[in-house]
Amino acid sequence: MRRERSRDEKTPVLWMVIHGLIASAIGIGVGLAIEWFPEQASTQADPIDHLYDVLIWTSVPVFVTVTIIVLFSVRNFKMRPGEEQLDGPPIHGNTRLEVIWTALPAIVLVVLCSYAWIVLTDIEEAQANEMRINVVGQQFAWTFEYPQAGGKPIKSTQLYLPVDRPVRFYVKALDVIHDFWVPAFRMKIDAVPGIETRYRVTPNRLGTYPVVCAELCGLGHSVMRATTRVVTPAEFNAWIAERKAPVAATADGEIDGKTLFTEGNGAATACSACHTLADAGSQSQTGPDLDEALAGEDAEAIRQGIVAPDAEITEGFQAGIMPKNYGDTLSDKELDALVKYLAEVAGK
Ligand code: HEC
Ligand SMILES: [Cu+2]
Repeated sequence: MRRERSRDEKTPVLWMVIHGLIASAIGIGVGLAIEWFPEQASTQADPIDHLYDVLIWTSVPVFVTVTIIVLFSVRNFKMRPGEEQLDGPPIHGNTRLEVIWTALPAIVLVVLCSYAWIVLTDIEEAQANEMRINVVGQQFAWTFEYPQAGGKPIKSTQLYLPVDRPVRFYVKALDVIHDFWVPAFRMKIDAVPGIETRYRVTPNRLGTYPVVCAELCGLGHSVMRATTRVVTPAEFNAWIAERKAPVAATADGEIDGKTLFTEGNGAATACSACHTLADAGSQSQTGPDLDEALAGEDAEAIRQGIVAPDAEITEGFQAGIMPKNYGDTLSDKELDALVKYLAEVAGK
């Protein structure tokens, strides 16, 4: 049976357009007023935030249009009591309408994608005087390596950057997929085992900003954080010089426990990524403060804490965050040196 087309024969197009315009204006206003992102700290941040604003300008009207048509249809074409057995009017498609609703979104998409692509290639353009930094993600800490001409790279668990100097990050993961993200810089990329991903950033504001892992990577994902310090070039050079010193000071063949603590050894994540230890100058709070936790402990207890971290869980902390494989990733000699160092500076 055919449904009578009695009600609301005329589409109140004008009514829909006016309400659509009002709703879009409110939506765009709210969208632009909300502070979605932290303060901008790189030259890449502004074009990205601008891109986001343009997306708000285009996506809010699309959302409003779809919503208004849906609400209109629900109100005007809904089934009323007694109509349960009725069929809708037979429709054989509308070519003009279909062409319009296919072509319009396609055009909008192509334009927006082109714009986004232009922004991305623009902000990722190679810069003169670029500094290379290797970023290594490992459950659940970041390590930053600063290659040194003719020497071993300097490793750090905190990211130091000189202001206004272009940087290119080479990102790797040793175990599972992580994602290297400094929200204040806006740029972000997956760290994938087996491949090297890259991006460029030019920090342009002094300050301290969080480094975040943005890919769920296991139990300790939420604590997989580090700190970015954007400092003056002079401060940066002083920091590099200071980091070079302990390695040079070590006599040949002898392993320096403090360097192991602050830099790890390539396979073993540096302890300073997670632990506070006054002597090593680290202030991370993912794991217990070792100055407190190790006070009064002997070498044997410290060794147990390193190779079997889950045997005894420090109060207030969670099992499964500290890597369980230090017995493998540290050689016996390295472990001895580390235990000796910790026993000296924090233990009995
Ligand atoms: C990814 C973060 C992380 C890294 C890297 C890490 N730890 Fe831990 N560590 C923890 C957490 C969390 C705990 C507390 C839970 C537990 O006891 O397993 C802990 C506990 C400990 C303890 C036991 C403390 C106590 O109360 O007796 C010692 C000792 C220790 N870590 C030493 C180290 C050393 C040395 C290294 C480097 C070789 C290291 N940790 C690397 C997170 C980490
Ligand atoms: Cu991660």
